[in-house]
Amino acid sequence: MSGQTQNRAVRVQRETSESSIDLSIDLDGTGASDIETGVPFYDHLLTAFARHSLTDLTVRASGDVHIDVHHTVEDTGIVLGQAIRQALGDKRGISRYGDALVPLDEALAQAVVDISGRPYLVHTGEPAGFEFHLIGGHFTGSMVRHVFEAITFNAGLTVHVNVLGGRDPHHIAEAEFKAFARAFRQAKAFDPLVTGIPSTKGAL
Ligand SMILES: [Mn+2]
Repeated sequence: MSGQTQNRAVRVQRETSESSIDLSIDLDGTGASDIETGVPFYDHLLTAFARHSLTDLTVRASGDVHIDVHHTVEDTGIVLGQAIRQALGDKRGISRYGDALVPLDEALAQAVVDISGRPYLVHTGEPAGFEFHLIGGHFTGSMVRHVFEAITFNAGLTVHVNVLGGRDPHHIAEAEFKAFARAFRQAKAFDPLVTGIPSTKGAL
């Protein structure tokens, strides 16, 4: 694209006593993904994120899922956020803002992304009890917000996600990730009309 000079592909590895993550991302990909976290429903969500944000994403994550999937899911979100921040570089020439409204059958989710450099998450609208629901046998609904927190805080994004409707927990979670993906796709895209860093401060 016009004005693009940097390569927005990075690899981040993170090892703790609870998990081991090896993640590669290319913000200018085609949406190709190869994801193994040991948590199949999370693989499904990350695959949807890659596909609908046109981000190439490879993840190998292993962790103490015999205790609970929480550590591995959260830590993968942290590393994904770190990788996004690194890959965005100085944010020269990008649109910066994106928004999307995405249905999955009866579920409807809205997401707005600002590649602001300031971590902030506003997450609303999941139906009562969603956080306690097990999806795919291991993934609690509570982890959807927790993953958005991990990505947002580590990538330095302002993200609003609002669930406008939905009944099936799988549909709701997937609609949220797809809406986030579509909004992020717009925000990270190079805009040929943007010169320099899209902020009156001169930095993001
Ligand atoms: Mn946690």
